[in-house]
Amino acid sequence: MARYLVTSALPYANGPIHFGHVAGAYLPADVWVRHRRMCGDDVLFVCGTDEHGVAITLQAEREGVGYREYVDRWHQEIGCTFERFGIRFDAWSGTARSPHHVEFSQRFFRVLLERGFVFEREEEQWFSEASGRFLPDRYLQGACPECGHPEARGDECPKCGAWIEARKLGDPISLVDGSRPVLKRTKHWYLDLPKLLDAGLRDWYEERKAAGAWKPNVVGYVDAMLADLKPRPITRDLPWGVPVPPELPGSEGKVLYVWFDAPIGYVSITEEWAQAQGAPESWRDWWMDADTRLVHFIGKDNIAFHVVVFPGMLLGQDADPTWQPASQAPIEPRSFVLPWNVPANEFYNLQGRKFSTSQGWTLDMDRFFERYSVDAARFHLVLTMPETADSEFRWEEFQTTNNSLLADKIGNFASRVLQFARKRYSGRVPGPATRQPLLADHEALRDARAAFARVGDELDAFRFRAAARGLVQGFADLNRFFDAMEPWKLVKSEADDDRARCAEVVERCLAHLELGSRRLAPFCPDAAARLRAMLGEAARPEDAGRWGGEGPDQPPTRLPEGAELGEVGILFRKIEDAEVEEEVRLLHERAGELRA
Ligand code: B3M
Ligand code: ZN
Repeated sequence: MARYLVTSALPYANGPIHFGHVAGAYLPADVWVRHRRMCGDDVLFVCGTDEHGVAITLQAEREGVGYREYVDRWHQEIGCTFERFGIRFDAWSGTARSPHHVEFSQRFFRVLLERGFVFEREEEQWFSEASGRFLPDRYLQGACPECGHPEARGDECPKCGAWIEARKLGDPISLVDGSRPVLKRTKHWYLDLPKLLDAGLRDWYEERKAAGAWKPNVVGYVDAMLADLKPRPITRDLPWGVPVPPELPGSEGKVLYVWFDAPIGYVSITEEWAQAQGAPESWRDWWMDADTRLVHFIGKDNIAFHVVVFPGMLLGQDADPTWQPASQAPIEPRSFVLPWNVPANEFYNLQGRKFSTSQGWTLDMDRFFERYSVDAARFHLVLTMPETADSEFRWEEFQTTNNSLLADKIGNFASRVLQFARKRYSGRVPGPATRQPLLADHEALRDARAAFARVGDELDAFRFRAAARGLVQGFADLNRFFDAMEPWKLVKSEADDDRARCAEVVERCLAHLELGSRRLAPFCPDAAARLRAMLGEAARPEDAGRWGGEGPDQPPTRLPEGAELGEVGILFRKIEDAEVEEEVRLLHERAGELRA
């Protein structure tokens, strides 16, 4: 048994979560957590909304809404979306709502400053005399110093993608008041990443790399980044965020950069959860126990922060006495764990284009979940997850997954076996007609168990698509067994042996169906629960959350003879061609209307 602290990237409280986000950072984490729990591991799954930063202040100001009210609304809305997808965090909060987030963030900052990992620097920054404030990157628009594009933002150019130093922007205007800003000197604090690199960050990264932890997309990105690592500014001039520790001269009006405080949210949200459990100090067991395996699920645009910046911040706290619980004063100060893995995904698109809520190129959640099942959505997203390259949702492929895989392979096996048992054995598990089993373990059953075992192995290695394929393969093998045995012929045979054999075939099918329901559970928790209800007494409730060790050489144990099966229902409804055509038409129509 191991202990896993699993996080999903904190979504900005600045807009809806769409299928692309879900496929990238939330669903894989949820599936993985469910699997680890079934394997008996101790898991804490943490998430919350990222509620600071310029994107949020800008948008709230545009809408004329207070910052707090603005992030509250999105926090609520995003939480509902996760619920719809069956994504269940143990701890769910936000960086502007977790009670000790400010304290924790400032503590991280102070320790880094004291140890020389944060330094201050005076620099010139754009200042609006009209509003009497400094303007952070995104509040500025001007000409791109690289390509000359006149509508570049202060941080990047939408045309050529250049990463821009705001000071170099040509002819800038302030997006808040339309004025022409002037350059003025001010102080900011920088995180000394090169220094953290030498203080242990590089050793840790290389060690995990040698252990084969990092996915190729992570290694490619981080190797390049480490080759040219620079200090990064971690403070901003904004009226909303975690204030720079107020005892520092020049801190007025300045907050910590959102990417500094956001990952600390993982820690402060864990602490909030620990409080709610009535064991306030227990957050340390998750963050400071050397045996904890910390896993961050993220999208590729967050790699730098989770594999370099945040680990650096954690490492910089090493055994600092201010992190000790006051109540247990003179114990050995502990250190934070560093990530055990960061399974970053690429991007997930929609029918050949990027998801875009503002352009209507998205899936309407209300409409989707009124018509299609969460299980089908989850399974399809896992099967097409952007694991090693960008991938996309296509309505036609969703239909194929639902109809040909879920309904025809999984649903079909369940229904034919359960219907057969209902009709021929009055809905009970048939018993062995003779003392000796007549049926040697069949190769199709061995294949099915091997495929099911692969599901777990692939999940262990964060290969979600292969895991989902293993599940389907297992059910395909079970269908093959049923077909090869032809129980519908055996049951009508005059020979006693044939009928005894039929009973065994059905019992083996039911036992393997029960195994299949457990393999299905991390992907399609609702369908798995319904399947277990259909199995009735053939699926013991105490086994529902147990992965079990059935493999090619370990057949499931014999089911109790006479156990009563439940009502047979439909696991997966088929999706008609006309439905898919209508969805694609609607998508284009909505996007077209918004463009017009
Ligand atoms: N909010 C960016 C994003 O949603 C950011 C992640 C924070 S994780 C600490 O992509
Ligand atoms: Zn440009």
